[in-house]
Amino acid sequence: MLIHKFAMDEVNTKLQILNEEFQHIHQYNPIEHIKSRLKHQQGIIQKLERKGYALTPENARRYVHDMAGIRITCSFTSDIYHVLRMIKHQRDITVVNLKDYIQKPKPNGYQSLHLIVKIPVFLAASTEKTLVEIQMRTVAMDFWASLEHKLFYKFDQEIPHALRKELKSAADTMKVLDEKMESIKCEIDFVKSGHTFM
Ligand code: 0O2
Repeated sequence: MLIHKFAMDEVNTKLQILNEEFQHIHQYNPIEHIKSRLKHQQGIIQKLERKGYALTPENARRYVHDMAGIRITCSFTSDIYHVLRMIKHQRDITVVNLKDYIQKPKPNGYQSLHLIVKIPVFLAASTEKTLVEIQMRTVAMDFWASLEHKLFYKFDQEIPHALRKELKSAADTMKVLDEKMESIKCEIDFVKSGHTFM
C-alpha cells in the first residue's frame, strides 16, 4: 500500500499547489476541501468478490483502481470542470478513465465526477506509475452521497423503496440548487468584471 500512499500524497500536493496558485491569481478557491484515504483490506476483498475475481494481490493491483482515493469538494459545478482542466494540464498525470455522473447521474440520483489518474512515483531504484482515484463533487452532491452511503450500509445494501424515492427526489432538488448557485455566481462575476445590470 505504501506506493499508493506516495501517489496519493503527490496528487494531494499538486492539488494544493493548484488551489493556492488559483487563489493568488483570482482571489478565489475552486476547491473547498480535499479528503484522502487508502482502501482498507476489507474494502479491497469486497470489491474483488463483487467483480468475481480471485482474492490475489495481482488481481487487487489489476482490478482495484481506487486503492488510493481522493475526494475533492467544490462550491460550484463549474469549479469541478475547472479543476479537471487543471489536472489534465499536469504533464506527469495521465487521465486513464473519466466517468461523468454529473452530466449523466446514476439512476438513484448519485452525482460526481470520477477520474482514475496515473502518476509516476519516483523511488530510489525505480519509477512506479501508480493509479489514484479522484472523485469531485459540489458540497450539495457530497451531502447527498454521504447520506445515501450511510443508508446503504444501515439497510445492508438494500435501501427500502420509499426511501429510495425520497433520495431521488432530494437528488433532483440538489441539482436545481447547484444550478441556482451557479447562476448567482455568474451574476456576481458579471458585476465584479465591471458590468451593471440594466
Ligand atoms: P467506497 O466505500 O466509497 O470506496 P469500480 O468499482 O470503480 O471498478 P464502479 O463501481 O462502476 O467500478 O465505480 P464507480 O461508479 O466509479 O464508483 C466508485 C465509487 O464511487 C464508489 O466506491 C463510491 O465511493 C462512489 N459511488 C458510486 N456510486 C455511488 C452511489 O450510488 N452512492 C454513493 N454514495 N457513492 C457512490 P466504492 O468502492 O463502491 O465504495
